[in-house]
Amino acid sequence: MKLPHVSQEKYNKKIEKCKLKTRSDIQLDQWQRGNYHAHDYYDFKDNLERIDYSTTVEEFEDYIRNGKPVVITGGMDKWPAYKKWTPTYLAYTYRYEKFKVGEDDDENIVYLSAKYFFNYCFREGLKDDSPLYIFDAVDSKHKYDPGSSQATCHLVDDYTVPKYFRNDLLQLGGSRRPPFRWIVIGPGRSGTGMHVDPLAWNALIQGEKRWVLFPPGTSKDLVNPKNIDKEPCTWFATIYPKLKNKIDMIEIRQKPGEIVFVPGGWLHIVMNLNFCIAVTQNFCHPLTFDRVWLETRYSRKKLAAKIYKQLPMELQHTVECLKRLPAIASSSDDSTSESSSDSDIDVVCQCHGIKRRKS
Ligand SMILES: O=C(O)CCC(=O)C(=O)O
Ligand SMILES: [Fe+2]
Repeated sequence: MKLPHVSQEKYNKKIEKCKLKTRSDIQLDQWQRGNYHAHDYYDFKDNLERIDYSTTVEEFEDYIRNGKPVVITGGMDKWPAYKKWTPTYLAYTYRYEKFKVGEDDDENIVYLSAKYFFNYCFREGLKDDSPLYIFDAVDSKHKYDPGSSQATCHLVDDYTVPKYFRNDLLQLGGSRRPPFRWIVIGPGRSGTGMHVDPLAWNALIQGEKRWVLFPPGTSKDLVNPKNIDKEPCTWFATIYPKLKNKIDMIEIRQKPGEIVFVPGGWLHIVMNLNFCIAVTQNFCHPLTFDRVWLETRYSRKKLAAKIYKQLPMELQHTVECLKRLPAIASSSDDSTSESSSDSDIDVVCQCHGIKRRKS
């Protein structure tokens, strides 16, 4: 595979800096301490239904209404990204563009340019226990164009939102809408710790992802015990075997071209089995409006006001009814809100920006 050339010295400096910032708790010589790359992560059975993209939008509403996860096949065949987004293409096209690979201890974003990141993925990233992972908003990436430094290339032009997810009330928020679509790229064992999303879909362009989802109401403390290293690779190697066959869980081995639909309230953990490129997006379908509204009206008042003005009559009526209820964000409920009492910040609330776990 062809990747942009980097000088070894500069490469080492950049990668060390990113590692020290994103994981100040791990010594540089300890990034492969657990030898997790030698663990067999393929010993599991996928148990989730597949539906084809010929499924109609109306038929799919049953999954949204009932909060039922499902995998969609055949929905990405025509995406330019599906053929175009190889490591070589992305590494050269975005070689100077900086992508988010994590946060430091003060929650400052840590960036790494594509030319170093892709080299990392196929060097020490192949063996690091929990490798650096790009999880960044897709909207504003600039293409490298020797003729014009102004040229831009929007990654979002390379894919289309699957038909099931286009009815999205958060669009009414216009420029007030917080980041809601991300590109995710990383080597085997990179991934995302246990969290819930409002409603999300995840489309895999390259590689294979391993997912475990727990139904709403599952105790987070049970499936994600406190004070244990909760990196996905550690979780799958140590906690998963204890839960297997003892507790209801959905397991997925997502293949390229498959789109996972994740309804609100399902705790889930995701690990890349090998080098993966994916896009993930959140949305608010009218059928799930109540839940998102209860949180948004408090956490993002201006966004909520803007959306409210444009809502169809029947949803404005729903809002009037909801006003009589306490906000989810202020309840002592589980992990579904950023302001939840659960403070070990492995909460991803994609409506309100993403936080990756650091400890
Ligand atoms: O691919 C990942 O690492 C994140 C997956 C996820 O949690 C999602 O798309 O909702
Ligand atoms: Fe998620």
